[in-house]
Amino acid sequence: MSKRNSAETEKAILVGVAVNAPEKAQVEESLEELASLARAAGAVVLDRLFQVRPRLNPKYLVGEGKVEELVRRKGDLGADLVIFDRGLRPVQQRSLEDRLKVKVIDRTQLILDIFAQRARSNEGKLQVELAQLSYRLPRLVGKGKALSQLGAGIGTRGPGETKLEVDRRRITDRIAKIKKDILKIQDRRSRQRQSRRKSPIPIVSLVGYTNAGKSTLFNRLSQERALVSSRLFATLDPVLRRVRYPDGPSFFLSDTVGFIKKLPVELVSAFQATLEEIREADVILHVIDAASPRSESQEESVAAVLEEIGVADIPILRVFNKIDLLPDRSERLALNAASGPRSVSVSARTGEGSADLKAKLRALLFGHLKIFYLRIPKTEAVRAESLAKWTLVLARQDRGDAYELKVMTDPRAILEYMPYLIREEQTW
Ligand SMILES: Nc1nc2c(ncn2[C@@H]2O[C@H](COP(=O)(O)OP(=O)(O)O)[C@@H](O)[C@H]2O)c(=O)[nH]1
Ligand SMILES: [Mg+2]
Repeated sequence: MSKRNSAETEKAILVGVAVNAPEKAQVEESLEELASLARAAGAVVLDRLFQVRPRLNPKYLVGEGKVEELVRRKGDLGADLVIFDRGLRPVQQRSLEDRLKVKVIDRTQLILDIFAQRARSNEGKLQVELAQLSYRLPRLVGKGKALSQLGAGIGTRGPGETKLEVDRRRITDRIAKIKKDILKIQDRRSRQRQSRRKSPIPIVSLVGYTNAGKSTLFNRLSQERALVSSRLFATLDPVLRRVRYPDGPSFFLSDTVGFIKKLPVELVSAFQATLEEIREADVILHVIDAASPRSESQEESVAAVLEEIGVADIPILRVFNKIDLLPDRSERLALNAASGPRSVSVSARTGEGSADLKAKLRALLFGHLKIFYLRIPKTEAVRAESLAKWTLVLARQDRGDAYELKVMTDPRAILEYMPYLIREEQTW
């Protein structure tokens, strides 16, 4: 599902199942989240079905009638993917695929796919692979049988079983190897405390629950609307883009993997490892769905996880989103104006509040930076080179026996260059 190319966009139908009536509201909310997840994986959602049953059907999870409805909807809409909001047993997945003749996956598989797309660190990638293999292992039996049925005929069963054994062994070995590698990485990390010199162009990470509006805000801030061509659209990086202020300074904006309300337990480690890219951020934008009745508890659990992954030293700007849905919007804005530089109310959909957001973000990113003019003799050209690696060089001129540089950086970071200082100014 990683292909973003429009020709290959998968067209999905979502299916939710509740065991009794009072659960219905939860199922709808859960389907809303599933829709966001499906979009994050690059699919478009054509329809959502759900069913309330006193008992789950062991064969299809849903009832026979619902399966027929699904077959019809799939045909009418031209869907090529069906996503179940509940975990499917291997046998259910197989029976459903037999009937529907399209790929059928469950919530866990969908989330794994998103993690696989987003994992960037070594540990993140390994944790995701580990979760994928653990998911696949018990499913090998089903696949093996299905394959030998497809290749029906004398002698197909034996080789099928043998291959299954080999596959199972290979996966088990790989799992053991990955676990060892992860321990090594964690050990190394705990020994060398972070002394990372941050990149001269700061990174801003969007965090928050799935459905809070991170991607909508990501698109708004990176002004996707300015790019009308859908072909251009497709080539934009879906999770990392450069955003510029009109007068020059810029940052990288990163749309990280979202928090998930119904995160299957077996995915917790993979989720946390994927989140660790947040450590690279210079500022965190914590996006909160202000229209959700659960916005406070969600905000708290995000804050707790951020603390856990050790980003206490990174400034956080709280972004209350979806204020267009609030009846007392003006109150919200007034409240926000009083709440200081670390929170802001916006509507990612309408653009309201986005100027305020950009101004507060700018203060956090660049407020402590100054511009320095330095003159470094050519005999010390190496020092000029290394300076360029971790400060933003705005201009550089060759003055014969020396380079003159105009750089923007944190005053503390430039102490060792004081002998070369010509002058400094505060501009942001
Ligand atoms: N009314 C309203 N809806 C929004 C706003 N921002 C996002 N949404 C909607 O909320 C849903 C989830 O948004 P999305 O950006 O995919 O959330 P993400 O999962 O955090 O990336 C989508 O249906 C958006 O159209 C907003 O400011 N106002
Ligand atoms: Mg998103």
